[in-house]
Amino acid sequence: MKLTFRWYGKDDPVTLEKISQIPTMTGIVSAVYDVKPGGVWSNESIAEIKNSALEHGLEFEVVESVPVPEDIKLGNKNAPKLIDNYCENVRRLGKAGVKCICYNFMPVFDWLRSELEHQQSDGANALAYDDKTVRAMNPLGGDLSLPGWDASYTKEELCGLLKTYESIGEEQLWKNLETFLKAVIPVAEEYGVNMAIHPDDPPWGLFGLPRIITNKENIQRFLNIVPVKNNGITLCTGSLGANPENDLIDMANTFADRIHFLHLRNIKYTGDKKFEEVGHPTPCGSIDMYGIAKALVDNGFDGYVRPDHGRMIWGEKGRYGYGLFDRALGATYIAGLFEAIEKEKK
Ligand code: DNO
Repeated sequence: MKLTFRWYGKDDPVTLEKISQIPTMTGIVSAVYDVKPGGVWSNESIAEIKNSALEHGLEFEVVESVPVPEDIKLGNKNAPKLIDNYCENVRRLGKAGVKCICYNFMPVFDWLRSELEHQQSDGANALAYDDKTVRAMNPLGGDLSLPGWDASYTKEELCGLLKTYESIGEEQLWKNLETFLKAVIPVAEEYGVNMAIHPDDPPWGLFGLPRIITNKENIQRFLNIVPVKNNGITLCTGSLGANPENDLIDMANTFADRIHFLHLRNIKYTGDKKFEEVGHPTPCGSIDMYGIAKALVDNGFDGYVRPDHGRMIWGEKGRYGYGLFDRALGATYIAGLFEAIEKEKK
């Protein structure tokens, strides 16, 4: 496996120098952040990320995310042009040496939490989710204080989008995903890029919006749409793991050759559809990190791994989920876990 770390660009307080000082770190996971979803990234911007990383001895082989604009998910008249643009980004990134692109197909919202600074008994704070709190909110009423929502929508845009999605059920979303994959995956194959869809977080529908990358059956359906290696997934343990019915070890065993990117993160169940994020090691939460890593290694996994969200510890303030300290602890834990498992296997 190759250990990587998310970097939010020049304004990220977690600098490339800090990232490069984490033991066994091989590269960054990043993106061009100043182009709106649907736009084409300039070769200069891509080269700038790559060169900045190289100056710190880091590779830039993983992009997270090339966002999929809503028009593609809605399959409307703008979709064909935007899919062309998406393909052009895949080409440019492939030419620049990017080997894996993480993206998601979640309508309107990306990850969603009910609390950003949930206090824990040891003085740390972390992201938390309580379905009751989330469902009590009316997204059309304007009380949009929930974190994780794309702040770039105006209230009017958001209302419009939610209305438009009322006519798009799960099956229509599957069709629009199919159109997208059938155009993008051949380009990814040609340019040596593995596409890795990120599961929906949390893995269930919200506010009447369909969510489809949620469980084993649906992931199998997804992989069958274009049954080639380049059409793969990001196994995000915290996202899929939010539903205790998802057997992550089984998924790791079943899908290993199509898992190109692993997001390792632990969560602790605190009720029905209620959880909080915790430290990465297995004993801290409800997810068997060792079991998942072992299943992947046993099946020959050699993809990219990154520590996902960390808690805020040691007084750190920063981007929610993306401070330095706890993610760095997670990184060294992951390195140790894989070293042991990989050596045992030999
Ligand atoms: C959250 C991340 C997600 C992820 C996207 C991928 O921290 O795991 O925002 O980057 O869903 O497209």
